[in-house]
Order: sequence, then C-alpha cells, then structure tokens
Amino acid sequence: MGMTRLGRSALLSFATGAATLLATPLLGAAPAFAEETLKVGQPTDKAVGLQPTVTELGHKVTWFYNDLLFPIIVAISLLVLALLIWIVVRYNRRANPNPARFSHNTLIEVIWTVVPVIILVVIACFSLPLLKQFNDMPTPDVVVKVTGNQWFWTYDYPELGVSDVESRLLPDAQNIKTAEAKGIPYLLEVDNKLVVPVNRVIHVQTTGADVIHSFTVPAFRIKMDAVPGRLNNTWFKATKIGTYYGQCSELCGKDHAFMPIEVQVVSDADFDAYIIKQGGKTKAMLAAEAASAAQASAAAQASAAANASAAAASSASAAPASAATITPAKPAAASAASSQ
Ligand SMILES: [Cu+2]
Repeated sequence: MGMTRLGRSALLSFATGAATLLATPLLGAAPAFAEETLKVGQPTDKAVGLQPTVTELGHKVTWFYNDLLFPIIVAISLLVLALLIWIVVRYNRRANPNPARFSHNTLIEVIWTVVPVIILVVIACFSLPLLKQFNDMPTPDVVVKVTGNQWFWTYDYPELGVSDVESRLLPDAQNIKTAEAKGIPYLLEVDNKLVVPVNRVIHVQTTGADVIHSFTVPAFRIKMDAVPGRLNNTWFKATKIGTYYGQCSELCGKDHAFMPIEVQVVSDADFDAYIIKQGGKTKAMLAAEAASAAQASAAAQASAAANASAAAASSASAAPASAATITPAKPAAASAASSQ
C-alpha cells in the first residue's frame, strides 16, 4: 500500500540529496581518482537532518525517518506541549480553586493505551521490512573484511588477495589549524582509504582485533559492531562515485575519536587498478586463471583418456581373441578421466 508513496518520496529525497551533494564544496586535496567529485560526511554549516545518502536502502531510511518518524515525533511533542499549557492555564489554583476529586476514567485510559499501540504498530509495519532488507544480503560483487584495531582500521579483500591495508588518521588532520590550512577535513582524512567500486554489492565483514569497535558510514546508512572473535556482516551498494566519511561508533579507548573511516567509491576500472597496485588480482584475472586452469585440466583429462584407450587398443590388438583384457581397460580410462 505504501509502496508508491515510498517510491515517490524516495525519488524526491534522492533529488534533494543529489542537489545537496552537488552543492557540497570541493575540497582542495588533489583527487586520487579522476572521477572523484563528492565528499559526504563532514560537518556542514547550517545543515540539519540526515546526511545525504547514495544507497537505495539509504533513501528508504531517509523516507522512514523524515516522512514517518519525524512527523509522529513532532505531533506527539506538540500534543504533550498543548496538554501541559492547557492544564497550566485552565487548572491552576487561581483559575480552578476547587479541583475535581475523581481518580479514574475508563474511556480516557483505553484511549491512551490503544492509541500508542496503534502508533507503534504503524511504525513497525515500515521499520521491520526495512530491517529485513538490510539483513537479506544480496550476492556480493566484492567482499571486504574490516578489522577494528586500537586505533585504526585494517581492510582486507579476501577473495582478491589483498590484505592488511592499514588506514590511519593523517597527522595533519589531527590539528584543526593544519587541517584547515591543507584543506583536509579535520579528524576525518586518512592515509589509506577503503576503496570499493560504484554500483556493486559490497559485503562488509567486521571484526575486532582487541576491543569492540563499530564500522559506521552514515551516507550508506550502515553501522556494524566489530567484535573480537566474531564476524559480523552488513552490505551496501553505493550509486555515486565519491568519498564518504564515517567514524568508529563504539567507545574503544583513548583514541576512539581518532580512527575515522574514509570510503572511496570509484569506477570498476579504477577499482581494478587499485587492486593490482595492492598486489592483488582482479575478478577478471581470477576468472581468466580459473578458465585456463579448467582448460589445462580438460586437456590433461583428454590426453589421459587417449592414453588409456590407446593402451586398451594395443592390449586388445596384442590379444584380439581375449575379451578379458579389454574389459578392465574401460573402467581404468573412466577413472583416469574422473580423477583429473
Ligand atoms: Cu574504535
């Protein structure tokens, strides 16, 4: 029922989000990737509300908060305020010197029980499906393992052979004056960013090396605890190339505030180049390797089968009258083929 409304609203918020993103001023630092334009997740003058988002589920979260929760919160707050004012004005000692002495009213008690239940059920009807969508992870294009350390992040791409990319706050970003002088965001800019391709499903597996951290990127609307001895999963699919900042969101020690997250969403080509630069192998390279390995094993199988049948033929020609020598050669050829 709410789907068309939700879709329209998501479109609207997408449009306003895009406008906000376009209005975000570029920062001075030279972009590492050619198409990098957006930088989302920094403190912004006079900005209120949620950060702009670049994921489909993010837009749904924006709709859920801005169009459902926030109006309900405002309405309840105004109702309570109105009741307070009404009681203060109408029933103070001067205006109402002889107060009523009754203590129960069944009708009003039923109303103030049932109405909040209805409100909560309405909220749940929208929030639970959204939670389920975050929980139902689509097949990943890229898997990233994110490890929280005191006090930096390490990024691994287990399927692509890249491991232990350490991501630390830049020293210049630790001081507001040097950060401003260099045009880098204070307490947010890191040396090695988490690089992921645009429009791809990214699975994020979080874990902790020492204490509990939390991997949080508001622009993707994801927040996942990084717990030692446990692998938590979340996912996102960013639809715009750019830089997205987040922060560790679980108190993890004295430098908790100094282990930011910087995600760089890049094109497929830039991502492949990055993986090769890190000494890993791209999906295409792995697929080519797998194909050539399959080819080699198929060739080996074929030659083994040819050898076996040649052996069978030669033994058959050596003793053409004996069927007993031919019979065992066939299963041998078959087993040679299957063992390859
Ligand atoms: Cu932390």
